[in-house]
Amino acid sequence: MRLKRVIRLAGAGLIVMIAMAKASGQTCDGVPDHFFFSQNTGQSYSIVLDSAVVGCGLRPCDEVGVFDGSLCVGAAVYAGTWPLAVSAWANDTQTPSMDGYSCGDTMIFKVWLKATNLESVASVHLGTGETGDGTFCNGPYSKLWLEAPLSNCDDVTDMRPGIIPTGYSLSQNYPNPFNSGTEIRFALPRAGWVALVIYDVLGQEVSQLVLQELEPGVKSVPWDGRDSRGDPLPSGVYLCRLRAGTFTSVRKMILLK
Ligand SMILES: [Ca+2]
Repeated sequence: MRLKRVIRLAGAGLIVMIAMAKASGQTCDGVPDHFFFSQNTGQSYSIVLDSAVVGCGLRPCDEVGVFDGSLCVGAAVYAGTWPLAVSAWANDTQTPSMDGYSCGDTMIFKVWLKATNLESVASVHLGTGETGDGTFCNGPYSKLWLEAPLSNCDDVTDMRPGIIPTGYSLSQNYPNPFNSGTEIRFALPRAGWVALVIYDVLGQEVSQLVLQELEPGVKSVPWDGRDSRGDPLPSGVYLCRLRAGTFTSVRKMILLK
């Protein structure tokens, strides 16, 4: 991608990112476990990520990798807050191997979800208000956000295996009001595409809990009160909407901090 405006970063170079994530009971030391890269040249391209729209949202210890073709040239661990800085490292021309990006190449981003060990290439979008250069080179940086076609909404549990409900239903979440987490149950009489989406009172979508094909059954999904970016939401009323086939139902949920 070619972007229109380039920003010079004073004293350009490395933005050091040391992450210690404690949210969601997960801890990680900020060193990527999944994406591996070398940083032996000292030349880096700095990228600031505003957010990533990924299923139920990135969670602490999930990772973002930056690639030149198939070569990983940088990565960062999401610590639970945005923005996230990633440095992409240039090839060391003194060594024969291609161990970093080549100036002028286009960046590719991948997102990795630790909980499900799923990885996907992400679409790259410009950050709001500021733009950068979508190609690798020393000096300028990019401000971007990512969108990955991953579902980390893998938490759907079949409550009564073997039992097929006679009709669709969405139960009241429990507990409600809730503080750190709640559970949402729904019944599906037949297999099909299911969307279970959380909205705020203004009707803005805040998180997609389920967006997938499901078998019939009585299902349960947890929600931790976070938005699609993985950020904790403020206290308030939220709406949970189930859509399955032609069935639609909405429940009101109260998040109390
Ligand atoms: Ca080299």
